[in-house]
Amino acid sequence: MNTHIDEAKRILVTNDRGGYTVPTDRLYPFQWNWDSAFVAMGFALYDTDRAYRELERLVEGQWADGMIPHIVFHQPSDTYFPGPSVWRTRHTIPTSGITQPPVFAIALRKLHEAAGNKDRTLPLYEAALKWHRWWYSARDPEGTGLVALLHPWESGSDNSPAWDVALARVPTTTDTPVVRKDTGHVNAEMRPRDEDYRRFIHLVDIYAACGWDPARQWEKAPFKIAEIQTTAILLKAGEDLEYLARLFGRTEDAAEIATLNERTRQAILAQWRPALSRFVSRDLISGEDVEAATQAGFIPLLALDLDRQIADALVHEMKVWSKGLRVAFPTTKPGIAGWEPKRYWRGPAWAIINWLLIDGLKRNGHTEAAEELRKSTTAAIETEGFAEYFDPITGEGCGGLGFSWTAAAYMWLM
Ligand code: 2M8
Repeated sequence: MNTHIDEAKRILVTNDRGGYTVPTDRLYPFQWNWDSAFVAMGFALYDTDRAYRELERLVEGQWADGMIPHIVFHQPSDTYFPGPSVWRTRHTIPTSGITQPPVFAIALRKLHEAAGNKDRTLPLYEAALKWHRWWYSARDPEGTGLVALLHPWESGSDNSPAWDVALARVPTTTDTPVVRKDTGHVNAEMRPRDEDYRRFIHLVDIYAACGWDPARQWEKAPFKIAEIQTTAILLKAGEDLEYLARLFGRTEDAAEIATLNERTRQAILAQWRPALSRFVSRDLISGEDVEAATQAGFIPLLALDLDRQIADALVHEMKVWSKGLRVAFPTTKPGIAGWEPKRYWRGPAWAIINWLLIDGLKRNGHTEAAEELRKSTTAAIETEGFAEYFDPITGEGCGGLGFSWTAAAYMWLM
């Protein structure tokens, strides 16, 4: 009997707030979008009813235009900033006004395969399709095939070096007092800087002034990145949605989704940069490639059957980054300017990113590299516990503890 699996299940019980799971107590006291999708995949392994509940509760926050927000504030809490009064979204159930990577449909397919409950899958499929359409209309109005993020929080990789150049253009002035709570829960050295927070809130102020209307935001956004990690996740979600559409005899939906998928497939391939051995995002304000060396450049493995040459180059580069580390995979290339092995998304290894990479490596036939990364991830958790993330140099568990998505990832990877 693996006692770590028992511990992982206990964490999900502790973090349950009534059919949804908070990422961890106090630091994140609400329902987060992609966290819940990962958690639902964890539940799908042993409690499909609870897995459906997780996704159903997230969808309670869906907007009329299809967006599923990045936070649903089901009940009040004063341990997190920014709360509903900063977001000013006026949604019936309070929510934030931005979104997060669309892992939802990936989780839904896995859950349906485990449970086969069409009555419960169908309404969630409808919600996922509505959100899928929102991504393409609100975040790719010109039909390029790549979707754009208007806020670093939408990437899930909040303070990644990938945003440094674009975020530097966003003023640090805000109309809203920035009263951080996160640094009261965990060491400030492990968190984004105050300056980042002022810019994050400056963006929230701008979009709130647009009444959260997607077209007005698109026009006013000072931060607009056609992002490779989110687009790759969207393509994988699109594949899984297309699969469900066919399964349920929704042939028109399936054809619509297939067309979007194909456009996105080609758009991602056009972002391959052989000289970097990575895919890159594009800054839509400057028109330039985002060349910062982060994990995002490898995530297309998840959604594409790549040519041997490209897949081999990616895997080779991943090995270069991982050399000598106690825990792979670093979210920033070790040693470059901007690399900080303990500071959140600026270097640490995250179990959920590894999960996506492992699936991508397997898909592209690199089973040995996948197995190595799987072992590195589960060993880190067994040694340090279910931390939010890990210092790749020392292996130390960092950030919040008793973390839901680390628990889900462990169960999935065992
Ligand atoms: C972190 O992001 C939130 C904002 O959404 C924060 O720092 O306040 C990120 O790690 C994000 O990817 C994650 O979904 C969230 C909850 O775990 O925390």
